[in-house]
Amino acid sequence: MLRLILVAAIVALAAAQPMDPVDPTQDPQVAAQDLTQRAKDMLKRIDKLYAEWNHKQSIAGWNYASNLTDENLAEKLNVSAAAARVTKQVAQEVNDFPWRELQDDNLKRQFQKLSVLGTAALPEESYKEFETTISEMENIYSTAKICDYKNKTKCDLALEPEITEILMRSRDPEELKHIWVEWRKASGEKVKSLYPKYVELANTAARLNNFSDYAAYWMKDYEADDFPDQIESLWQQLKPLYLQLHAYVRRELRKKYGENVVSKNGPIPAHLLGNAWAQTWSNIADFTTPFPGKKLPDVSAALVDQGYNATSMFRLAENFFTSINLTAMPDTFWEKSILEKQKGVDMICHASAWEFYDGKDFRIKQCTRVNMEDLLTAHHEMGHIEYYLQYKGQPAVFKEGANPGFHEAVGDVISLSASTPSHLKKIGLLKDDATDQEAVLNHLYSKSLDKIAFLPFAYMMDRWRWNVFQGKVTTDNYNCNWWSLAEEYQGIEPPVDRSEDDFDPGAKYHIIADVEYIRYYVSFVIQFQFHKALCTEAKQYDPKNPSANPLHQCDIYDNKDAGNLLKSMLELGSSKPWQDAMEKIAGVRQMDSAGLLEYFKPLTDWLTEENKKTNEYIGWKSTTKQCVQTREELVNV
Ligand code: X95
Ligand code: ZN
Repeated sequence: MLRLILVAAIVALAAAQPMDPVDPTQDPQVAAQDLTQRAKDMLKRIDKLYAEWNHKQSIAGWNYASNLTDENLAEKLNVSAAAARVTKQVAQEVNDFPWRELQDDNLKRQFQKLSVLGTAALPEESYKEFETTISEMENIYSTAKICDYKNKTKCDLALEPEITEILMRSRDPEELKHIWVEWRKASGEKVKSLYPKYVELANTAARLNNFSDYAAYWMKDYEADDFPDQIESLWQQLKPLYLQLHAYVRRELRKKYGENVVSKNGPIPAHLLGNAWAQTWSNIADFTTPFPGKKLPDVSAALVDQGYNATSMFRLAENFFTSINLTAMPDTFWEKSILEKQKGVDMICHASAWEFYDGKDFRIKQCTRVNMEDLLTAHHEMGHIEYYLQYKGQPAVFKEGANPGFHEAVGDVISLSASTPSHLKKIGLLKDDATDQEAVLNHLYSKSLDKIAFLPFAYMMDRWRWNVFQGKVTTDNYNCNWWSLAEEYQGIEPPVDRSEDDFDPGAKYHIIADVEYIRYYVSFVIQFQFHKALCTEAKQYDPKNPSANPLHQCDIYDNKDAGNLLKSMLELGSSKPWQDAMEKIAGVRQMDSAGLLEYFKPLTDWLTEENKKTNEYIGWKSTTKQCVQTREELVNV
């Protein structure tokens, strides 16, 4: 009887795979080796196909992003449709192969990743509609123009550079309000009608991949069932520091703009924070810093005075990477990158780093201006290129970050060293690198306006999109849910009442470009874990004696040991779960807020003390600002 069942099982197995019939007389060991060999041959062929089609998609994507013409869009859509067909074939072949029986973890992980089709799972017409909808939203966003506040006839202001620079520099609340409202009218409101279709198609694709919705599909890359809980628990650890910073900044803004503009215990009006989305507040450091007498590191003026341009800013970033034994940009990088806005060309100015899956061609597209913000962005984008360069020996399917947050952290870790007063002095961009208490607090304060203020923004960006993809928020309250989350997490409010006739999420690039955002929240936590690990390796920091060399003064410039440790993690790509990559660099297997909290400890103490002294209200009372169904309702309100 048993033999009969065994034979039946083997026959069934043979039938299951149209490959050459399994030889039942083979002993299992040989059968296993045979399967492994067949798997390797198959992966070799698929890897070549993957690299070829990813290359084609990168070229077509790059051509469209750098010149938004109809023909470039058509070519991009044709190439991605053809690539989707190939992805479907590959997934079919993979699923017909018994890869789950393989012993080798690396081979199995490659097959597992290849078995997930992604949005290519959509029927051809739907896939084309999905890609077209996103490209149209990107086009609207990237070509949007508004009229100036003072000169109403000047109506050619784009997000980069004009709108960004006004929000960076203006201290006139009425001008800031005008720019804030007009940008949303020209971007978000114009894509409102397209968004529901994008959401519907994204969810359809997710379900075709056996995920409950697109949020779950995005979260697969973090390989942790309790990922949302991990994010929330990190926020509970970080929120107290944010509340102290928020209370202090609100007081300083109230001092500047008066109590009619900034209340004592309500949310902060979003247009006063120096950034179109209130995501980072470092552009208002100058008039809110704890010790205004102390020279604030205003590197932007030094960059202009010293004649920096886009290329020399990127050369400065490259020099840091090569100083720690990472790789210089290949020659093609300097030939093919677009580092400045191209005159008379409609292009996507939102900075990005591109790989072309041929081991040679890597590019950045950035509409660079000569200022500190864009110098940090240059380091951020070059961090992506360094990751591409370090994992270029991996099979195409592993040419990714250990998780998306890792990819966002590389450049920012380097910036933590490069933006220390001592390093800025070393490269001549700062005269005074005093390390007295007041100078340290000014430096930490300026960094906290980028790194702490950003956390609730990054969290609410995908809390909103998770709500949308999970159906918890429907199209008739997209905007009001956005503003209730913005108030709940960021403690900010719109400068004018909003309605469902507006679509403020669509005023932020990643929302309309189908780019997940919780990666930046992850990055802002783990980049401090990486920084602490690299500083320890460089003997610039002693975990047993942390106060000897404070974390915020560490600069790993020129240290090969630190660079080699970073490299040993980067070269893994996504060939191992991110917990292994984290263990490699930091010796732990989870995300941990300790590094970030330690870095800012002196500031946290000072802010808490200062807010007590001025009896500041910590937190915010819910706002009177309205969010209603239609704009005419507001007129009557
Ligand atoms: C990035 O992550 C993104 C591009 C296809 C896929 C196309 C992914 C994401 C992308 C595009 O590199 N002036 N751009 C705008 C600078 C934009 C740089 O989104 C980005 C970057 O705008 O929310 C320095 C500067 C350190 C910015 C995290 C978030 N950047 C953003 C951010 C930074 C950041 C920030 N760290
Ligand atoms: Zn990035």
